[in-house]
Amino acid sequence: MTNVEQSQAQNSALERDCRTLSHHVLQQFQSFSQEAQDLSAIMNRIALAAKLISRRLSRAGIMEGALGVTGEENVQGESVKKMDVYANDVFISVFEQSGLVCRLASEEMEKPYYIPENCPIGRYTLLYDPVDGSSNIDTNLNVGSIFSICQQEGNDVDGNANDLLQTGRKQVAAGYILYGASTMLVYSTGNGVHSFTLDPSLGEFILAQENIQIPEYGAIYSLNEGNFWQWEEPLREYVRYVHRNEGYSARYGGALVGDFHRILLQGGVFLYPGTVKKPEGKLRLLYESAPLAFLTEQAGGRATTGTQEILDVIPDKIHMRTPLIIGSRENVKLVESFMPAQSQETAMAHSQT
Ligand code: AHM
Ligand code: MG
Repeated sequence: MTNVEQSQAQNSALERDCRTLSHHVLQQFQSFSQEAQDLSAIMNRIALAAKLISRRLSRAGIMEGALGVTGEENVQGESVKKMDVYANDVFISVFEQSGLVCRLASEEMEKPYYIPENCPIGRYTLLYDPVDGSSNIDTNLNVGSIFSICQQEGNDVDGNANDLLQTGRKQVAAGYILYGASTMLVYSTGNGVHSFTLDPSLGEFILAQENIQIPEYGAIYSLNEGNFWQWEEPLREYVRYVHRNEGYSARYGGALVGDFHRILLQGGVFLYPGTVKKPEGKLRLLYESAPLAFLTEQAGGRATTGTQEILDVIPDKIHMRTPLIIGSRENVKLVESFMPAQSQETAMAHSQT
């Protein structure tokens, strides 16, 4: 390398935007208000959990006791993987002494975990799916973690966390971590969607892309077509349509975070619809669909159950499930055009906003 090339390389290294996650969150608020500091600290803790989970996943194949199932079932009746338990505990331990949250609610716990009285108690609740797409773990494929942050409302005196049963519009922040070829964290505090890549040599999440906008339309449709026989006719018609027309491409990885991330960046639609026997579908509202819907709306896209915007759904229980159709506005609208009249009215109303 000549001297000139060397100095050019050094300059470009210095010019690289090395904004870290916690710095970025503070910048979003343009103030050092209590809220800005709390959310920056919360995001820092989530980043720590992400690093711990990412480290274990990257070595899982050569570690004792990291892969496989525990032999137990969770509250949803699904078999629990050892990584689910590890990741669930990681989030609890990084937040327990933080003074930032009062409760944590997750896919793996029937009831929320309340911060014990001998620990500092904060005013936020973290809702999370510790390992989303757990069926991918044992084959070394991408998985994710999803999180949503709400402020506690009222005193929760009966310990039932009923104040969590509110629409997704009340989230103060949401995001996910994608454990893929690299580990990425994507978040929003209601002011755009921003992504960060973990630089393992620094141990820091570094800004990758600011203000991500989902394309208006994309070629990808992403759903488990093995469920075709169980769907209602309108959805089958939609799938027949994309099969018979040029310009569509199927991508389905079996892990929502990865499938969603592709659509966020490249456009398209992800669907996990209900079936005739299970009209509510599979995905959980509070810690899967609602946080991703929050990001999607922030990025200019849409998320609906087919009859209602995901962010308007009021849950009746913490582990409530909803059908999910999420992605680029044009693609979601196309899916809705196959649905019965009531949904089409919703589609019309939202395409005009
Ligand atoms: P999980 O959180 O228990 O892993 O379940 C959610 C996952 C999503 O990541 C994914 O989109 C979906 O379940 C895949 O389900 P299926 O195997 O029915 O296609
Ligand atoms: Mg999940």
